[in-house]
Amino acid sequence: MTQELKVLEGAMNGNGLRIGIVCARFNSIFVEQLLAGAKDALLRHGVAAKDITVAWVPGSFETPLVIQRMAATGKFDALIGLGVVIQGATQHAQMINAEVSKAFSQISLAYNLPVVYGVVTTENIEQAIERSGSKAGNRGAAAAATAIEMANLLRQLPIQSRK
Ligand code: INI
Repeated sequence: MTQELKVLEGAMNGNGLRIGIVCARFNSIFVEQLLAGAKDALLRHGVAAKDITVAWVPGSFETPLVIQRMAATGKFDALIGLGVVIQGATQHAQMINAEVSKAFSQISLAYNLPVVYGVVTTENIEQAIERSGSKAGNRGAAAAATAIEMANLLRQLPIQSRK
């Protein structure tokens, strides 16, 4: 006897979704491309332009605070952080990556909101080019798709006391 399972999956339909994007200006030549990819993906999946809010911060390290403030407004269905961290001679890049990824995860869990990690971490400029709209796709567009899917999945799991 076959039994039907309840399977939940977020639709790729951006209708009515309110999305916040926080962009790091450091390495902005690449981040602009990530933002262009994200905007294009959101609009093509039906998110209205008026429902997309973009904030710019100096570097990836500053993205979590603004993501957190956006989350606290209660006015977004998903948030995306975009940045490009290129490894240098020091440990600076690793430190930024570790802090930012941990912070995104903490904000996401604290606010019950998708916070999508669209920070590209690369060893060199060539890899950054590849991930911001060429050989390896556009990580901004991929982050936008994740935001839409997760926002729609969570709409099927409203927060309520146990019934
Ligand atoms: N910020 C980035 O977004 N990418 C980098 O590659 C980077 N590196 O390598 O230094 C970077 N540094 C700046 C950092 O995010 C902060 O803006 C700065 O430390 C001030 O807090």
